[in-house]
Amino acid sequence: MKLERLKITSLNKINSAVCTPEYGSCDLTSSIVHFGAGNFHRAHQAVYCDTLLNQGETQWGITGVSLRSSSMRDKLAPQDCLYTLAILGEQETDYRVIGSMLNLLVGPEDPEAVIELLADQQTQLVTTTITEKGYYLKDGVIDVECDDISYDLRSISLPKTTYGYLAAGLIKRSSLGDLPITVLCCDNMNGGGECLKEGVRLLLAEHSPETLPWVNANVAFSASMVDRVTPATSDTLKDKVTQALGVVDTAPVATEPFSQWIIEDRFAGARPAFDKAGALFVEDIAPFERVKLRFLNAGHSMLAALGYLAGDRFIHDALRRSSLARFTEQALKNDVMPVTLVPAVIDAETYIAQVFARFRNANLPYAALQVGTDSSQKIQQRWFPSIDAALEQDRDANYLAFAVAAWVHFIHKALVNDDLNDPLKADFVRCSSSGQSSDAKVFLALAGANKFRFFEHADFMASIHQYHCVINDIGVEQAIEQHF
Ligand code: CS2
Repeated sequence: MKLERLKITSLNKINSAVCTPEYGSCDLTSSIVHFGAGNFHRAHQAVYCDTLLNQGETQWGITGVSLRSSSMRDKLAPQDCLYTLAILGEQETDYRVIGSMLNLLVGPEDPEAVIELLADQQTQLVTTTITEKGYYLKDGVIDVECDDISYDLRSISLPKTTYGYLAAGLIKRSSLGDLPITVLCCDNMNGGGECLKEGVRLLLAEHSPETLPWVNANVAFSASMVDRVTPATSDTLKDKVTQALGVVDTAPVATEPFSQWIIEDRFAGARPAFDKAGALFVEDIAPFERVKLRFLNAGHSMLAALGYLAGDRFIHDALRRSSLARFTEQALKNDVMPVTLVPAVIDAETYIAQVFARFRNANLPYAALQVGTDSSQKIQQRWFPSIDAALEQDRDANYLAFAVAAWVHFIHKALVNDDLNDPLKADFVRCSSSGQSSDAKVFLALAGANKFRFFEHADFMASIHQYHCVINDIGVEQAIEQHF
């Protein structure tokens, strides 16, 4: 029998064990515009919105915007934007159909529609999960020379970047009067709200300086700490979900039971009651971002590099190697913990233990290469600040030096295997001299290390060099055994 596709009219055919939306989509309005409607957003923020809608709210539906490809829209549109969240615990799997995404636009197909939507008074909140590279940072500031930003600096009638859409949308919105709106960063980064503000101001200064005072008065730029491990969707997952539902879903998302969202309480206009769906509003978001990046994400990036070098496909495989597991845990405890200020509500040791338990979940395979994607943009937030802080306190940061050396090998190996997915791939190819340890400095500079003090620290750079040679000679596992 041919199964029906997941959509509003097939919701009543879904197996009763699966949770489905308790609201009807025609009762809803979309007050959120979200840039980057990929898997992470669909497993995280969209779920908080779905919870609010299940509680009877009607305003906080989402219109997603894809900035480049139409593939997500092509999959979701025939499903009325419905999709299944498969929550994979170590033992059990729960399925939940999410209905909070009401529409999905593809920017390049109709930029004007996106700009109109940002200006629409119904829109109260703009959120982003555009990944690190979507902010176009170089050495910590927006790279005005890269192609997309220089394009938007010339014209924002058909913007290329999120900054461009926001600037064009806000110019239009300002012409309608005082209409407050919040722009909230939901990416894994430090100071994402400030960064969005900078980008918007940069483009407005060029295209419409007269809009800047309106932005100061009407727009809040805010940030949040987001956390939920969410791998890419596999074909196995699609089959599993279709079997569990009894209808076909071509765009399910797999995730873990854990979810955390801590939001800077800085809003202009209406603020969704995300706290009623389990989020937490705080005055100061920076310490929470720091803990997440320097423990969880730092550990993830280490396991990705070390695991890939050891021949592991998934993060949980890397953790099955006792040397890699011990190394990563000690790296966080010895090199990161002593130099990282942790908010009073978090106990660092418990946090680290919980992170490792989550990473070990073999029911939710997470590819080392997925974490290794865009690593040049990630390690400058995840590792480098801890290295500088450690050296400043006269600590040796040997674990981090080793991790950096392993990352240089990771780039080389991924290049050779044609596995590297990184915005700087072409630069790595250009600068690489077939695996030489001299590449470490060059690769690190490309990844923004030259803006950190450790780059000029002779002893630390010598340790990287030494570890690079050892890994080269005896492989990553033995190198760890010998030196840690
Ligand atoms: C991962 C994150 O791919 C990566 O770089 O470290 O996506 C990680 O899974 C999430 O931040 C968890 O919240």
